[in-house]
Amino acid sequence: MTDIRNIVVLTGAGISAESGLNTFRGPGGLWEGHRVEDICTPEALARNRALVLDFYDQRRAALATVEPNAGHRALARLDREWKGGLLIVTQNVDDLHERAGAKRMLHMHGELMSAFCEHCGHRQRFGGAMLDGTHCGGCGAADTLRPDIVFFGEMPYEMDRIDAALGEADLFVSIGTSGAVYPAAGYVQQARHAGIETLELNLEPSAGSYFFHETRLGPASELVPAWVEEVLGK
Ligand code: BV8
Repeated sequence: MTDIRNIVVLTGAGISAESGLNTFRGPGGLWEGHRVEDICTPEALARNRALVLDFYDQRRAALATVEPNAGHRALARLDREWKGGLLIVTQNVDDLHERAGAKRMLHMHGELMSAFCEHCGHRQRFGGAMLDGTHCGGCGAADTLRPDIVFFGEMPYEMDRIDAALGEADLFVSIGTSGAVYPAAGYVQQARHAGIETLELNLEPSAGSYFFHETRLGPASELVPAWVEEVLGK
């Protein structure tokens, strides 16, 4: 690898799989049994609020039963020890990167542990069992809080910050994502057009593998610590 100063890392559900959280498109994936259209859209929330809130309540509850794995811990080590620029962009709505100690990161698709009020826009941390009936900390309403999750058709968060980081990057690393959902899936092409070195660490080839300079296949708990050791040794 050439001289690397600034790194952007994109993570997906695959980095949390070995912690015991389902991925979306694998066997028994989150969206089997639940059609995407039934869950992850503003229309679904309006049409069947109880179903959508229950889906996210269940996933939030699962967080309390799992721990970060070696992949999350390796990225947190990189965050502590890497002297150059670093931004971890996660598509995941779990809090495992933070619990492993990552700081230089953002959730482009929102967080299970956050909610916002559709009436007044107030955003609040929420770790409870059921969102429905919880009063908004802003306007006090009891049935207007929704999961702070980016649904299909909604604008992902912090796009400008992500684009700025990609504009400064020398290395783009994608970990544990199928490359199925845009605009995240397009970042590798953006990186290639900008002449940035690109590396994919994934259990199996993804929809974006064609665009990476290098793809390493295997579990994140093995590939990520090995890569972090390698890049810190540069
Ligand atoms: C938007 C939160 C307007 C919810 C999610 C072109 C440009 C822009 C938009 C679009 C476009 N074309 C189509 C669209 C619309 C749409 C889209 O992409 N549709 C797809 C289906 C074609 N996109 C949107 O609606 C987005 N917003 O477009 O706004 C706009 C317009 C222009 C520019 C900007 C914006 C919003 C999409 C966000 C939806 N919300 N998540 C929740 O979590 O419940 S999406 C969700 O699925 C994830 O967040 C992630 O983004 C996506 C993919 O999931 P992955 O994380 O990749 O997980 P998956 O199961 O698929 O794969 C797991 C991978 O891990 C596998 O490859 C597997 O091999 C690997 N793996 C498994 N185990 C391991 C492992 N790897 C390593 N180790 C292991 N142990």
